[in-house]
Amino acid sequence: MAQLAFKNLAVAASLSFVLLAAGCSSSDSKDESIEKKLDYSITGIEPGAGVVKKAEKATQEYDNLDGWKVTTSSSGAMATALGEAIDRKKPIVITGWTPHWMFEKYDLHYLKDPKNVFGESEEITTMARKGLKKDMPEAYKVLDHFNWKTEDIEKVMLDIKDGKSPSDAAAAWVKDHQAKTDEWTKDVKDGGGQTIKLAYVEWDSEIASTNVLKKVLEDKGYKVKATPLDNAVMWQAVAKGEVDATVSAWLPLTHGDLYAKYKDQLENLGPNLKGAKIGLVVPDYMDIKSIEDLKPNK
Ligand code: PBE
Repeated sequence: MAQLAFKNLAVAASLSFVLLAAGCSSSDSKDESIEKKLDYSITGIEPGAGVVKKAEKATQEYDNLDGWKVTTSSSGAMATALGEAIDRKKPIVITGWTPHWMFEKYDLHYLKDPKNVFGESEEITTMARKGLKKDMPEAYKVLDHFNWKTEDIEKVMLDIKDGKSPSDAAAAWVKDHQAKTDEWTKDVKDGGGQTIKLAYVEWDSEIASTNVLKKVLEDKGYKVKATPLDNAVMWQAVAKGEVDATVSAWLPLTHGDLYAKYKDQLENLGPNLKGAKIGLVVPDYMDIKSIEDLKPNK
């Protein structure tokens, strides 16, 4: 009996050692369900962002996301949460987008989206108020010509991430890419101190693009007022002519609802960057490939 008790104790002790060992690494591995660790939440950004709205739509369209929620805060808070999760190798699902410095800094992937809620490929598009072409034809030309590539915007975003001010990062990029910016300002007359008003949202990509365009217009003799707004307010401000333009419109899907609402009241100058993307993003150490791999809260 005593021997048996001793044996049981030994088994219990070795078992608890195994459990303890497993427990130690549980935050780094898959033995506790990802969903529970995440509290069934997707780390979102600003409530007005298209990618947040699509993530909410995904929680409705994917049966396995039943009971999941999208928490909203800001792009900065999301980036901090992502960085902290990665430092501790914890699971996290974020609303992500490309272009973004996070793909340079961390090993991340988009979750496959078989229901195509987030679309395939987006274009960042320039929108102007009606009448801008007539009122400010020279500045309009710059807006119309403005276009660049993912590696361009990412360079500016990374510089800002690494501590440069947005205006310094923009100035450095402009200095290094004179040939490109010369194309945007080709045959454009000096602005003579005229003011042009741009609106944007404080997303990392839009901070970069707006600051670069601001610098180019300033070098061309314009005074540029760049105002950060909430997404819906930004679209409305261009539609109502309260600002002159934005380079922060994501189409066809991300801001598709806002474009449908305002398209008759503004002018679409076309894409300034192709090959953008939105979706749910996870660190590579999370062993999941698809939105369908997330488990229901049931
Ligand atoms: N974003 C960046 C925006 C568009 C630009 C993807 C965060 C959005 O979701 O509305």
